[in-house]
Amino acid sequence: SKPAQRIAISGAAGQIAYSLLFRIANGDLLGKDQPVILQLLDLPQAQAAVKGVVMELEDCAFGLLQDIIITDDPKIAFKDADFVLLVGARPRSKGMERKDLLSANAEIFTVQGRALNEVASRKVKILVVGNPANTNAYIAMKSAPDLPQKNFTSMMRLDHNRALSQLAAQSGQSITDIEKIIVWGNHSPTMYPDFRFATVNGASLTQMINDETWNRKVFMPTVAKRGTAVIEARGVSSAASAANAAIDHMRDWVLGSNGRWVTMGVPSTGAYGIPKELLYGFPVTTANGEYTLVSDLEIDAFSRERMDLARQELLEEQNGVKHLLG
Ligand code: NAX
Repeated sequence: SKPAQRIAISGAAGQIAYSLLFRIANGDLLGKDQPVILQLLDLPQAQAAVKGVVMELEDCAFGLLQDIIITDDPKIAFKDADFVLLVGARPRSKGMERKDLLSANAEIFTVQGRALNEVASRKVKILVVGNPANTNAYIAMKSAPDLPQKNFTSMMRLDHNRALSQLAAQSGQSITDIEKIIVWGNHSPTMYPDFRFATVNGASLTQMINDETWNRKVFMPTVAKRGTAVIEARGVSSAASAANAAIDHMRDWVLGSNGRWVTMGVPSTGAYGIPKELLYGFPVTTANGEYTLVSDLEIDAFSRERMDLARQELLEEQNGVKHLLG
C-alpha cells in the first residue's frame, strides 16, 4: 500500500478536532486508500484530554490509521508533516481587548511558524482554522521564510459552504448544481459573500433569484452572522461544520476541485487591489496539488466597497501584530 502521510493537528483536545480527527482517520481527507499518521499538538494542560481522544480513535479500529503521536511541542508535532491543520488558538476571554487577543495569538503563531520552518516537509500544505485565522496564517507564513508562501492558507470554506447552502435554499436548486460562488476577504463580519457570477447548470443564479434586497438585507448578513446564530442555538461554537469545511478545503487542495471554484484564504499576489502577502479569501480552482486564482473578474462599485472593507480590517489586524514579527 501507499506510504503513510503525516498530518499534524493543533488544538487536538478541542471540539473541532473531536470531529476532524475521526473523519481524517476514516479517509475523508486523503481517500480510502491513503494510510495516515496523526501528529497531535495541544497545550501541556490538555495532554490528558488528548489521550482520551486517542483512546477513542483506537477504539474505532480505523484501518488507515497507522500511528498517532501526542505532544505539547510544535517541533515534534510538525516533524516531516505533509499536512498541518492549525486549529488551536487562544480564545477571547472575558474582558479581553481585541488587540490583546491578536497579540496572544501572534505569539502562538510565531512559535508555530518557526517550528514549521525548521521541521515540516518542504511541500507541507498548511491550513489555519484558529481565529483570527487570516492574520494567524499571515504570522505563521512570515515566521517561516524558508517555506513557499503559497503553502500557507486560511479557512474561508465554512463561510463558502454556508453561502452555498443559503443560495440553494433560496433558489430551490440543488447544492451540487450551483457553481462559481465566492466569499471575499476576512473570516469575520466584514466578509463579502458574492454570487454575481454563480451558475446553475450554466444558467445565471442571480437572474433566478433576482432580488438585490434579499442579497443585501438577508443573504449577506445571514452568512456573516451564521457563526453567532449557531452559538446562540447550541451554546458553543460551530464544530462539526468547521471540521467538515477544513476537510473540504484540504481535500480539494490535494485532490483537485475539477474546475469548480472554491474559496480559500491565500496570500495575495496583488490581484484585485489586495496588498501582497495579505491572507484574503479569494476564488480559486485547484488541480495537481496547486491552487490557481480565478482572475480578471469584474468588480463593480458595491463589490469594491465591500472588498476594501475586509482589506482595511485585515491591514489593521496585520499592523496590530507587526511589531511581534522579527
Ligand atoms: P476549543 O476551545 O474547543 O479547542 C481549542 C483547543 O486548542 C484547546 O484544546 C486548546 O487547549 C488548544 N490550544 C490553545 N492554544 C494552543 C496552542 N498554542 N497550541 C496548541 N493547542 C492550543 O476550540 P474549537 O471550537 O475547536 O475552535 C478552534 C478555533 O477555531 C478557534 O480559534 C475558533 O475561533 C476557530 N474557528 C474558526 C472558523 C473558521 O471558519 N476559520 C470556524 C470555526 C471556529 O470558530
